[in-house]
Amino acid sequence: MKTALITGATSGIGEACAHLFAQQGYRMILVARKQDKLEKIAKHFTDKYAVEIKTLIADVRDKAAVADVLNALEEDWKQVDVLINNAGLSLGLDPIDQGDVNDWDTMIDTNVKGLLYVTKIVSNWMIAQQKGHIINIGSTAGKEVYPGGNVYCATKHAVDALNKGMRIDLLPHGIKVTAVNPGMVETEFSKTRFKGDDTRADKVYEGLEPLIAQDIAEAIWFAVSRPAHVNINDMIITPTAQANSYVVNRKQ
Ligand code: NDP
Ligand code: 8X3
Repeated sequence: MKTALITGATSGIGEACAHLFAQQGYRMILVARKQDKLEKIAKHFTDKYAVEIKTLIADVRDKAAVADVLNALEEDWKQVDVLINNAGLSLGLDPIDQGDVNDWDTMIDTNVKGLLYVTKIVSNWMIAQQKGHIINIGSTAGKEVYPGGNVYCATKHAVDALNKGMRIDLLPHGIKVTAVNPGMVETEFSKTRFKGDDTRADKVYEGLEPLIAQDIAEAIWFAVSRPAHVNINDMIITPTAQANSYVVNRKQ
């Protein structure tokens, strides 16, 4: 029985990954802050696919909380085959002089430091077993910068660098490291970015067919399901109507 640990499993890409990995018979450790939602999702997949699921309620920004919930797992559950570092968000789209410093803190603390806190612990478990696969969810925003993207783009560029660094450092231990960099995926992402302004959030996807979370989960599964000698280093996945972070073909 294989085990996957997915952060940010209450919505969007993380939830779609939980669905797909449950279908594939993985037992899972799901991490997020919203307890009710996480437990509902876990119960649904347990009932539907008869897989075991542990729910860990934690804010990945909280180093001590992350250590507490992960270290409290039974030893058997620490045999993690796949870690999906997915929890993340963007807040705002203002030029640098007008950005909200609290939003900057939240993005940096979640997208970069949270990812590191989880990886530090789980990579040690993987080293102990001399195998494992870490999937880092980056973004096209980690490849190019767009107007107002400043700090969010910086966090995803950091994920890009960390992905490369992890691959080098974990190489002697046989641990695979893959970056999956999505373009526009219709999830709660834009609602969060625009703080509940749904009209503005909907406009992001106007005039084009965006990706759905399942598209990204399937790409992740492709990487995870390769033979032992194959590592997919880096994937960039966009809607057909998107060339990169800032060139999009919208129908009028
Ligand atoms: P959603 O907003 O739908 O999901 C975000 C998930 O992250 C939620 O489950 C949320 O759970 C969790 N999360 C956020 N902050 C924290 C935290 N501090 N601690 C624990 N969990 C947290 O967005 P997406 O599914 O779109 O985003 C997932 C990842 O994909 C992010 O890293 C995002 O940057 C990246 N991405 C998204 C793209 C898009 O267009 N949608 C494109 C490129 C990359 P909860 O609130 O319960 O904690
Ligand atoms: C999310 C995609 O284009 O909003 O990372 O930055 S974008």
